[in-house]
Amino acid sequence: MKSYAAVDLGASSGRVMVGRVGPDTLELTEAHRFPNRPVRTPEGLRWDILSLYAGVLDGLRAAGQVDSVGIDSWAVDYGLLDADGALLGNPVHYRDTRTQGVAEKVWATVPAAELYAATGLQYAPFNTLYQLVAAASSAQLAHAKRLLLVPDLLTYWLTGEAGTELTNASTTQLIDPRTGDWSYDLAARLGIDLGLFAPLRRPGDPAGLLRPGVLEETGLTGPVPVTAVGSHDTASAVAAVPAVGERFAYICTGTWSLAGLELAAPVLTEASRAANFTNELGLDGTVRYLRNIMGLWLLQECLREWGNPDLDDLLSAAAGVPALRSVVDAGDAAFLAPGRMPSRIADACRASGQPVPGSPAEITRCILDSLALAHRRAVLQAQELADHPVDVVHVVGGGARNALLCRLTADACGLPVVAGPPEAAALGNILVQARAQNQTGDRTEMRALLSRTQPLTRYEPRGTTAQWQAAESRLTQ
Ligand code: ADP
Ligand code: LRH
Repeated sequence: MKSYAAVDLGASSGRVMVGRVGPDTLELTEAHRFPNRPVRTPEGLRWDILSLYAGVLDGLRAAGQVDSVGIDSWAVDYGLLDADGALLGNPVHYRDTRTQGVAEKVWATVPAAELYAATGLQYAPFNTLYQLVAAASSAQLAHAKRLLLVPDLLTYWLTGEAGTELTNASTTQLIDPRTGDWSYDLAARLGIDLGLFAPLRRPGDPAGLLRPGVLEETGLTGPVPVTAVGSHDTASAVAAVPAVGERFAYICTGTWSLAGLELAAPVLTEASRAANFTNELGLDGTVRYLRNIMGLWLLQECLREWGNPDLDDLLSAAAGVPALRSVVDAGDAAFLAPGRMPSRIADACRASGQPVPGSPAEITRCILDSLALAHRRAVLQAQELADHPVDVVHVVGGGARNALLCRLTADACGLPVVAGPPEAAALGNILVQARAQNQTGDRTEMRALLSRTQPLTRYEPRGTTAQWQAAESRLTQ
């Protein structure tokens, strides 16, 4: 048996999980969970990176002695280091408004179709490429000698070694998904200095040893290696989808819903670009072909506005609200920014001539119906665009704990949903560390271990999908 610490930073919370792995064992325990609270400063929305780092150290202390540590987090965001290796300011949050209107400027130099052909990345205003163009004339970027994506920054603080892990690098929109290397030509045309990035490393590569200062603070005894994992949380989550065979779709549900397929090669067609599917990189050269859907962010923001009522009570009340009375487009980037979420949802229903949900239960039902509908759209379109049919939808991440959402997703897709594990990102993180220590084999073997050891819930689809089709046409009208 070996033990691994997975640091998994989501947009809503960070956690340090301990995984115990043996030939037929995969046990997960939570050592420490801490809130991730972005801060609105006079300059804009920022991640509180020091409090996250403190959470990581507290978590490692609580985890106790482990055989290795791995870090994953949300994608696209980064910290800049000066010539002394010191952090220049707090990393900018991807929901910050600095990228508004930037894409149009970029497309004037590199048309959107060319960008897609080169990188396979969906348009999202927060892709690192747009963030770097937005920051082009900032004093901070002028002084920067190094750019580290968030998990790489924390790894650097733990070990003193700088690298750029590939699965997360693939979300920058500066990587060619066919080669797994930088898009040198694209970066040159946009004046982006790729020299800022540290050398690429891949999941399973060594990422240094915990520094003596870290050992002292956490009470661990060295040497403790840090292993590069799928440092994009979604890459780690997809690695832990407990699928058997290849005919599966997945939905990683947390703050976001990331819905799609695991493929052997990217889909770079014009139809795929028009449908805004992304080709991010996964383990072992795989492609995560998926769409970003606003996810439980819609509910998180409403809960915040309502003073955080009990979630179980709210979900029971929402289950009693009639289905599909009103739906919103849960893929719409209009819901990206924080604030006033209940009224923004009500406004969207009013504008599309649907009944306006009023009570928290009605708004919650509207959100869950809308998410299930967006899940359906993504699962159907991904199969068609990639010519890759599926028989089952795996729901992993925090939303796998939401039985109503899983049931609605099964109904909407007309396919069985297998829900779990809810801490997929941490498990994928741990399994890659275990693989680096030769405890597991390939992806199929990792998935087989997951499906043998993790509690999963199956939801069979009920009825026909006619009412979902009708809701879809209401939305497109
Ligand atoms: P992230 O990693 O993006 O921060 P998570 O994967 O931790 O997100 O998922 C968080 C979401 O999971 C919450 O916003 C909540 O909607 C949902 N969730 C967590 N626990 C439960 C639960 N017990 N019942 C229903 N939903 C839950
Ligand atoms: C989910 C996630 C997602 C990205 C978003 C920025 O946590 O990593 O895959 O698109 O955050």
